[in-house]
Amino acid sequence: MNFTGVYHKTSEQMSYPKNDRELIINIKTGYDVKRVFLHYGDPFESGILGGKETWTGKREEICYKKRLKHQIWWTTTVVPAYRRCKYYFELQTEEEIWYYFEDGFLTEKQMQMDGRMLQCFIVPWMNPADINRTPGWVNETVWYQIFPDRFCNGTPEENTEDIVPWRSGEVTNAERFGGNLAGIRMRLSYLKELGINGIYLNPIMEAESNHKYDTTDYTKIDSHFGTNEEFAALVKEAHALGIRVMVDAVFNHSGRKFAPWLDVQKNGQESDYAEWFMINDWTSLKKEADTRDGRFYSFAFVDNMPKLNTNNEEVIAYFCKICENWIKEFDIDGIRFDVGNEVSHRFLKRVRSHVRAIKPDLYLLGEIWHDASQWLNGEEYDSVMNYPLMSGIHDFFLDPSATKEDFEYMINRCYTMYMQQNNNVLFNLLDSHDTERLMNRLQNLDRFYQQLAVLFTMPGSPCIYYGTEIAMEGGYDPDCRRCMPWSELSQEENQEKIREIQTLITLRKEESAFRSLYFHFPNTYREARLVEYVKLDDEGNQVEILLNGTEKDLDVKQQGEVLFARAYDNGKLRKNGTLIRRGCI
Ligand code: ARE
Repeated sequence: MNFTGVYHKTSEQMSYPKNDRELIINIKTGYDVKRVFLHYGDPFESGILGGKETWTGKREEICYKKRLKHQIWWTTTVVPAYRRCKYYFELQTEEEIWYYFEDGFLTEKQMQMDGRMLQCFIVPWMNPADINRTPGWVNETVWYQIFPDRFCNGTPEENTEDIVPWRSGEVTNAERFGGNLAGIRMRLSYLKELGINGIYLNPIMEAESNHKYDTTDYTKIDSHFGTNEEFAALVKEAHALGIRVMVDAVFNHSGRKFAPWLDVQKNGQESDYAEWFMINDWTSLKKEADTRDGRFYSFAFVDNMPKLNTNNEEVIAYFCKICENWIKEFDIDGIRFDVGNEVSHRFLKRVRSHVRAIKPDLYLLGEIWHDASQWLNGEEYDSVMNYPLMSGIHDFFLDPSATKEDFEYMINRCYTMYMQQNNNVLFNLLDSHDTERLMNRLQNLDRFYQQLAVLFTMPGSPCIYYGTEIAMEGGYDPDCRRCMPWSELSQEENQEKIREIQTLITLRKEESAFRSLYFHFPNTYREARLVEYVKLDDEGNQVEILLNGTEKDLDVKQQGEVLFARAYDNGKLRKNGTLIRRGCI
């Protein structure tokens, strides 16, 4: 047996309670392992107290597995009778059987040795307070991301001189186009019609730049966008339409006009806020240059974004209060934490317990681009922006040498990193204000919809970036932040695209198999780049997704009810074609 391929631990996503009853147990092995059995029982039932241990547990085969690139991920769910569990694994290859315990591997003979003390894996107690719980509504949400300055100007008649006229095409980060909350309110009925039921708003608190990631005042809506009263009204109107609202929180750093930073610059080490930032050299704070010299820490060396000291108790208390006010004043439904991997764990734990006590189903989303398991144990974020999924999907279509197995490994990797509770509310996206737009990547409308088909059928909740409904183009920041071309929306080609997105959104909301956590890759077709996967809901309803990643037309079986199709007719899935159909396996 390939011993180095075998891995299990009794924490994180390898072994955890999914809810008050069910315990999920996962194990990784090499491909040489053909069958896995779990032996499990209660730690005390087997007479461990004051005497010789006799095993009274059950032996059950683990039948579900996901293929990763070099390993197999086996997964099972058990319901421990008394909320606690001890277990070990039996691993079978073609030639041998090994028993896997916390302290290593035993042969059958060693197992039977009289008097051997077995070091089982132990889940001592599934404490309800420690169970990772995520808000149920998120999985039913289809998000729409809005970059406020570029979405809609609702009050063009009030434009001041510094506002540039709305236009299509390229933009710069220095320009301000006057998009505002009035504009978003005006377009709520449009968004409702599109079918989305969640809005993720880029920052709207007072700041100097047009992107507002350099906050000046965390208590005040930026006057370029509107007033606090207007934002409260926007959320209320959105709620009346069944649309939830998530705001962007920039707590890793402030802007250079944030009052405590100004005070530090004025009073130096004597400032009451001296400990609020991460300052190394007090003599050169006013210098205007990037921070590679290390005089203080900032976001990505940007000197107008000094890093807040989220280890400091006063800073923690201050931002707990800020979040509390946002909930009470605006009734927001979610918070996206900017640079979510650089704020302290201590800060996040405190913020979470503070806000969840006020609004128990508030969604806490971290902006983290890499494996984020250390933030997703139930004490900090509910989920993260699923950038690994974005790049994985993109790379498959970009790279003609990638096979459907590569696609399968990539998807399986994304959904074995975290607990099911987190997977269920992952924030799935294909582009954002930080990336080039989806349409720019492969410059092909059929491929664009193939990727959206994956997005809308993955566990978690899909988010489309404003303009995706008309396949808007744009390169990297700032080009991905162009103005929404409202005057072009009525053109027939845009209306067609809008109808296409509406179909996907409706399916996502109506078909529980689209939203479910369960999927597998049945491998019906031999073609190396014909991706096929099946989603299943709790009742066993199925949908099949087929994506032609080749440069030729392919014959596919004609069965099931077609729910969504592009470049498909009568059993022929054309180059870059997509087919989603119901109940056919
Ligand atoms: C501006 C210019 C840039 C210029 C930069 C530096 O637009 O062209 O390079 O200044 O001078 C905000 C604005 C940006 C602005 C930036 C700095 O939106 O327009 O850039 O402030 O003023 C990493 C971080 C992640 C971060 C991304 C951008 O981990 O947190 O980089 N994203 C958030 C927001 C941004 C925002 C900020 C942070 C700052 O979403 O919009 O920028 O508040 C990998 C890594 C990631 C990395 C990612 C992208 O995959 O794993 O860690 O993300 O690449 O680089």
